[in-house]
Amino acid sequence: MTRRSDDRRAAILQAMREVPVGVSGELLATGLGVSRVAVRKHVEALRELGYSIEARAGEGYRLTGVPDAPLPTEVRPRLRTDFVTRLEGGRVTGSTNDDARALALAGAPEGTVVLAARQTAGRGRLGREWASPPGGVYASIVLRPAVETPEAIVLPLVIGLGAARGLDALGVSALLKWPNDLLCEDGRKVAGVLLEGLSEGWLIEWIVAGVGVNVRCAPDPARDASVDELAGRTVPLAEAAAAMLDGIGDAYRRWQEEGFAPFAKEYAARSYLAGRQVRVSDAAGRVVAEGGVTGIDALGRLLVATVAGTVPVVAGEVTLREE
Ligand code: BT5
Repeated sequence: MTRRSDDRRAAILQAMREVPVGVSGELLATGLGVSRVAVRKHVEALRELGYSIEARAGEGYRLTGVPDAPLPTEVRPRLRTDFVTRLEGGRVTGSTNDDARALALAGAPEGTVVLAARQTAGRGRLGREWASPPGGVYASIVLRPAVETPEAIVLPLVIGLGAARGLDALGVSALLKWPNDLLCEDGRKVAGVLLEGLSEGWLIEWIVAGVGVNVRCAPDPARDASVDELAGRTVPLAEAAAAMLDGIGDAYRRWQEEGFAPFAKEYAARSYLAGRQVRVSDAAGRVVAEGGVTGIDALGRLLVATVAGTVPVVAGEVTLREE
C-alpha cells in the first residue's frame, strides 16, 4: 500500500468518524480529489482490513465497526509524539524485525515502524522463539543513532525503559530484568525487546529495535503475563502499540540528547534483579558470573558481586539462584 493510499484511507475514516450518520461518496471524492470509483475501492480495502462500513443509497458510507488491530490507520491517530515517521504493516508477517531491517537497508529514515498483529517467525535473542499469536503487539523501529558503536551498548536498556514507560501509560507497572525482559512482580514476562543492527567500524548505519508485548495473550500462562490481566481491562491493540511507540520514542530521544545518566536511577528502581542471587551464562551455556546483583554501571553492564570480586557483565543469560 502506498503512503498516499494510506493517507486517503485515513481521511475517509476520519470523515466517517466526524459524520456518524453517513458521508456521501461524492463528498468524499471531492474532498480527496479522486473519483467515486476510487473512493469505493478505498472503502473495500478498509473492509478487508476489518472495518465494518455500511453503504446505503442516499445516506452514503457509515462506519459501524473498527477492528481491534494494530493497524497504522488506528495507531497513527493515537500517537502522542512525532517520533514515528512512517508506519507499515499491522497484520501478519514473519518477523517485523526482518521487515524493518529490509526497510533500513533500503534507506528508510529513523522512526520507520513495522507493526504486526501476529508473527509466524517471531524471534528473541540467540535464535530463540518469540511466541507471537493474535492478541499481542509486535513492532520494530528503525533507529539511526548519531553515536559511535561503544556508546550504543546501553541502547537495549534505554529501549527497555521506554517500553516500560509505554506499559505505565497502559496502567501496567513492569520491572526490568537485565538486559531486556519486562516482567510483572511475580516474574512472569509481559514483553521483550530485541535489538539488531549494522555498523561499519564505529559508525552505526542502523539499528532495529523490536518489541513484543502480550496484550490479550499469554502464550504460556505459567511463564507469561498479559497487559489485560495486569491492567484489569481490555486494552485495544492499537492503544497498546501507540503507547509502546511513544514510550520508546521518548526514551530514545532523551538518550540521544543526554546519554544514559538520566536513566540510571529509574533503571535501578525498576530492576527485577537488584539484590538477588543470580547465575549468568554466556551463549554457549558457560557460567560467567555467580553472586548477588548490586546494580548496573554507567555503561549498562550488570554488576555481580562474586566471591572473586565484582564482575561487570556485558552480555549473557541471567537466571535466579535458589537461595
Ligand atoms: C526477547 O528475547 O525477549 C525479545 C523478544 C522480541 C520480540 C519482538 S516482536 C517484534 C520483533 N520481531 C521479532 O521477530 N522479534 C521482535 P529473549 O530474551 O531471547 O526471550 C525469549 C524467551 O522468552 C523464549 O525463549 C521464551 O522462554 C520466552 N518467550 C517466548 N515468547 C514469549 C511471549 N510471547 N511472552 C513471554 N515470554 C515469551
